[in-house]
Amino acid sequence: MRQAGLLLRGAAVGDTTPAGGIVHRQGQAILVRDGLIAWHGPEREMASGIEPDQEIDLGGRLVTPGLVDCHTHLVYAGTRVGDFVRRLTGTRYEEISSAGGGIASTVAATRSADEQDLFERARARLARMAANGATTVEIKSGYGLDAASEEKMLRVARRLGSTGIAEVRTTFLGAHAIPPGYQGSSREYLREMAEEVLPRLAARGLVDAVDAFCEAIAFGPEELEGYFLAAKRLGLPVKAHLDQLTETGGGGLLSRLGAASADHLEYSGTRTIAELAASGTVAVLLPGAYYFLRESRAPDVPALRAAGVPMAVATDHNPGTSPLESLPLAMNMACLLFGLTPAEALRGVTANAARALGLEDRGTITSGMRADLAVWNVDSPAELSYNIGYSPLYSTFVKGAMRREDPLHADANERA
Ligand code: DI6
Ligand code: FE
Repeated sequence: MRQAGLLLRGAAVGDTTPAGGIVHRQGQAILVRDGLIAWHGPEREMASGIEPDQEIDLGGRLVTPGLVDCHTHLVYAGTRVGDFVRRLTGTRYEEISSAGGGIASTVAATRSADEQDLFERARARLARMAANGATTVEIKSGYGLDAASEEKMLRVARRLGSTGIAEVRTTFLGAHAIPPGYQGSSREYLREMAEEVLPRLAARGLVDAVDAFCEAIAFGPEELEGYFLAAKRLGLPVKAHLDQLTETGGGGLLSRLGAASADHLEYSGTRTIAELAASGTVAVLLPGAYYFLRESRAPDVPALRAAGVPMAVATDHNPGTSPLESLPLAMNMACLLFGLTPAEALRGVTANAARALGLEDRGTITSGMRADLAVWNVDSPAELSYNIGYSPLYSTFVKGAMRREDPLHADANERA
């Protein structure tokens, strides 16, 4: 029987197992058809009837699932270099925020930015993420904080998804900060976001999930309940930035709502971790923000592990606390700063990150899954967590289509 499609041969497959193991097999082939993995296995066991339309010899390179960045704030204007310099001379992130810097300054820049300009800046960031192996990227709103500007951000995010650079999932983050004009009336602000803005944006097909910043400098769990219930009524998955700077006790609410993920968790204690475990909520670890803010309290990874909470790793790319565009660097930081194993780090940017986004069709190299793959100039899966400061990526495949971002870049990364 003739089986058309794209055949990748000479692959070394690097993948993870749910039990925390690593798979590393040489001499593999992967058959891609209609954007899906139709078959994979040892090249010598390939059925004789396979007559692909196209063949690519990967020369023994490592192939992993395409990386999934499940937490980014990729769309914004302006820079926060000034905040960075002030923090280096001792001003804390919270002080900068309450003095009108921080998120508020990015909100002002994003509100006044032209949509095309926002798109082009974000497209360049997305291309650099793809050049570091990302094939699916979640993008949050949250620097608009009014109906028109939140919509502008989400339209840009959707448009980025249509470029084919990577698949984009959008998240409404209306509850990111209390905007100017609403100081002291955060409940009224959240009500408007939940009851007026969110339903309209959801009806326009712009929202895949709903997020909030549950933190002492932003919103408390009691305030967020109505906001999240509005999301649930629309059938949208919920998640939150939780306990990044202080312990908020928001784990109970997220657990009751069956949240898809809880992100950051630096200050989460045993009780919060037990609550997340009970609801099967994914813990998204964001070591870039911890590093960039020079925090000293890391998430309790041994407790998360012991409780069986699935751990994902993401960049949290944003201008204020994590201007990081590389998932492999996030993996390196997750290992060295948070104590993950390289196997956990790889699972964290593949299967567990896909799970955090509710995507069951990707994250492992398995027949029937989307053919989202990353091909690397490295010898072993652990090496993805080892390198610092350059991308060993050879190319990615998004739904079976090969992408080579920038041939110059690819040449620079050829194996010696
Ligand atoms: N937590 C973060 O680390 C970012 N947002 C959030 O809720 C910070 C965003 C910023 O400072 O611009
Ligand atoms: Fe974030």
